[in-house]
Amino acid sequence: MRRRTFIASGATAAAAAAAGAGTWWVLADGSPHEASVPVVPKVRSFTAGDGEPYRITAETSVHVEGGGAEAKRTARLMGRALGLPVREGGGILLRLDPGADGVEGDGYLLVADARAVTITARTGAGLFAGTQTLRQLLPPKVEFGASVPPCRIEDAPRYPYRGVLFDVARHFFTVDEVKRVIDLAALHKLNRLHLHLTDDQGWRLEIPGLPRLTTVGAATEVGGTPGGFYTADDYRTLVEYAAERYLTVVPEIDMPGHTQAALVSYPDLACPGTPTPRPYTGVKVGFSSLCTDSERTYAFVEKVVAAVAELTPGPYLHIGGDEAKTLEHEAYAAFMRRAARIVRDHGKEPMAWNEAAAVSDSGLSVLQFWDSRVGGKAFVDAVQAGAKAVMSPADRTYLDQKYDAGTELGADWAGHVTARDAYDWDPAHYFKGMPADAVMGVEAALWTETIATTADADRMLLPRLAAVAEVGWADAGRDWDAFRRRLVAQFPRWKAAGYGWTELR
Ligand code: TNX
Repeated sequence: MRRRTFIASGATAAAAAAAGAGTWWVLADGSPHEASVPVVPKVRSFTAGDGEPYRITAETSVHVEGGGAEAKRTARLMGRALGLPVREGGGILLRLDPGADGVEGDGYLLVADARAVTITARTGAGLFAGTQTLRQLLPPKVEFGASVPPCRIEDAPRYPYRGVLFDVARHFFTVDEVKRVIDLAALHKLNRLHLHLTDDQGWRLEIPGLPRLTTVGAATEVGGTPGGFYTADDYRTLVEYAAERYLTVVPEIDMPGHTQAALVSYPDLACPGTPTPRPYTGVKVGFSSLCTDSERTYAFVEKVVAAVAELTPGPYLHIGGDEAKTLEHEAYAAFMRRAARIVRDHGKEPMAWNEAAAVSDSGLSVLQFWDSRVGGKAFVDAVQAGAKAVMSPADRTYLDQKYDAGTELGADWAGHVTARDAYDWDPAHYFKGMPADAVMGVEAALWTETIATTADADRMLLPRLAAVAEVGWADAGRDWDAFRRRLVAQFPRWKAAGYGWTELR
């Protein structure tokens, strides 16, 4: 195949010339790198074609073939992102065809030549993923003359669960602020938004019949600033906005610990004889618990789970289960079994943090790993016995951890998490002895004890969110230098979209 030179976003013709013959992709810093098609997460295969690139002109538009309203919606979203109209006949073709050849699962096929760019997928999620790739093949601001190199891209995700956790409890973030995180996640082909909706410092979701959760429990956040909450309509808005971008919302109601805001709202959820619950705006963990042997607690759990299940179309409901440090194991285990049962009775799949792996007959078939100190062995045992694993090891995916000693925000209890740490690991081999098909996916977690604004969030999310996204999407086999080049090529795109980030050091 004849090799050609193409210029990625931000590169100059001079840089391309300097890179010389034999290079078909040159990055913004002028470095030639064949393996560095500037798409994050990495595509499964990229084959350069012959001939001329596809050029954006005044005639270019997005055209939909098959797939009805769903494909049209994706076309509109992409059209908006690229500044191109959606209409018959126009150059960029989206094909949603459940029987399409050469496409795997939620993957897509993107073929570009001088005449057209065609994205073909079997599912709406696959089509959407293809449009995110096309965005990244074009400059951040698409102008006439911008081009897509002639190529064939075959791509599909490694794992079905690729998430980001956003802690809206420690600091409250508005609907629009959460939408910004959804946009960023969607650009990187993540497909789960885990909303950590409740914690000691605040309760963030309106629940019918439990008004004090929001009149009282939502009023606080870390640091003593006013909190906030989502009405049922706000939550529906987020679910829908996420769904249009192929993210499923995974709501978390953290129980039986991390519940001070609930206890302050309804003090009789605490065990008799314990001190009157006071609003908490610090950052300690592990001091609060619902009273596990009171029927009032289960009536409360029932009401909350019913409401959340009703509002949530996705299959999962996360019940937390972390750091219930005031409880004896048996009390904790009894609570988790009952809470998991209640979730199932409401038609949802219960998820919990890895502490729950130590509970026998828990009824929990999805466990989220975060920290070996609270039970790595029990976790591996549970997974070997058939539970599915979502991997968010704190030393790789906790985006509230400092990058290095110079990072202003964040914590460091899990050590420093550099962009390379977030990238250079394999979920299937984090533990020895994990069955090959046990890992359902990965999740990055943005805890917000130290993060109060979107500017703070951006600096902690980026670039590490992109690294975790690649771990979840791309096949095993990491090449940090190649990733670094692809990553740097995203910075102008993030900037154009109004996001901040932390420079690589
Ligand atoms: C541990 S992760 C927690 C969170 C904190 C986080 C801070 C987990 C299940 N529990 O409550 O926000 O560390 O890094």
